[in-house]
Amino acid sequence: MNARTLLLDMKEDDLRCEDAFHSALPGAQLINWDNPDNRNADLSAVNYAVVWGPEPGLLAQCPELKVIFSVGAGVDHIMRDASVPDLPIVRFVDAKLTGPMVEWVTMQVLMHLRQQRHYDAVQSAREWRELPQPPATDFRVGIMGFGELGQACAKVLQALGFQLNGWSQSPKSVEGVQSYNGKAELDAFLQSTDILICLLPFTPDTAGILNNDLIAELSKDGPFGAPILINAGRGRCQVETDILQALNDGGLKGASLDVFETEPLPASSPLWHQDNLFITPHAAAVSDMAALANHVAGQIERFEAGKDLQFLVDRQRGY
Ligand code: NDP
Ligand code: OXD
Repeated sequence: MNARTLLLDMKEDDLRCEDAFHSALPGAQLINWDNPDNRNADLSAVNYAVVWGPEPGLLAQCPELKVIFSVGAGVDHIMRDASVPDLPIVRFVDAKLTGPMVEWVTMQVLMHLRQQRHYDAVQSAREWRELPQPPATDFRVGIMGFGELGQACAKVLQALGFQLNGWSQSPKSVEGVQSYNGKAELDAFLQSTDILICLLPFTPDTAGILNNDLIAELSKDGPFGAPILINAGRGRCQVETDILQALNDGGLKGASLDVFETEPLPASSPLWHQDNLFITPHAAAVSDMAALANHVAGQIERFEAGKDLQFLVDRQRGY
């Protein structure tokens, strides 16, 4: 077995993430960059790095580095460092990440469908006040970013009876889902969407895509007469001032946001006060350390056996 030295830079407060890597890769040497005591460590032997948002220039200081692993499904936090060496970057794709995202998305869709904010309010006021309830089958859900996570969410929402549309770069063939792709089909996709779910990566093409113009294209013919926006992709895909305005002027009936332009969302943000908005703190699908360590170990074994790595990032596309 080759000597393995892993650099971990996961922005984890809990330094016990090392335990997960020791179990998955017994004998590997770990340099945990989140531990300030390691900041002068010798990086010359590092051959694998597992990183969230590495400090600019850190990976370029590892001359023996062979593969970069993202702690998450997204890689924008790695790509923002222009000095990242031109090496394979592997995303985190795992049932333990997909499952929680499906739960979060389904929960948000159902909270809007079943008008939960109304029932919270009437419960607080001790009022017995029922609303007319349209069925799931009357709603068209559009998933922007129809990849690993988007397609998994579609399966569950379809089983609940929603009509499904997916938007991606390349066409997809998923039973029962209307596929739209590329900029040319974006308007048609939006015009056929009552509940929009964004699971897009952040790239130069998706920056600020959830803005006034996009919201104005969404269908207003759905049962609620105004669309709903749900974003768990990346905060920098959204223009928060536009979303706030739409939540107030009826351009949107409601929204759910797990990700924000600035994280943590500043206490001064007016979004906190918005009744028709559900906020969660980038917690839709958090990487499970044991699952991540097993995924990294599995990919290292493939790599060292001369097999192709899986879940590779395309640097040109940026995701
Ligand atoms: P994938 O790479 O599997 O899917 C991304 C999808 O977005 C693909 O369908 C891709 O199209 C599409 N896409 C990308 N750019 C464009 C574009 N310019 N126009 C149209 N479609 C585009 O990623 P995952 O599903 O695994 O993850 C998606 C994102 O979810 C991550 O990048 C991350 O930002 C976010 N995330 C958030 C979490 C949270 O807790 N909030 C947790 C995990 C992930 P195509 O299929 O044609 O390539
Ligand atoms: C991810 C995330 O990209 O947690 O996995 O945001």
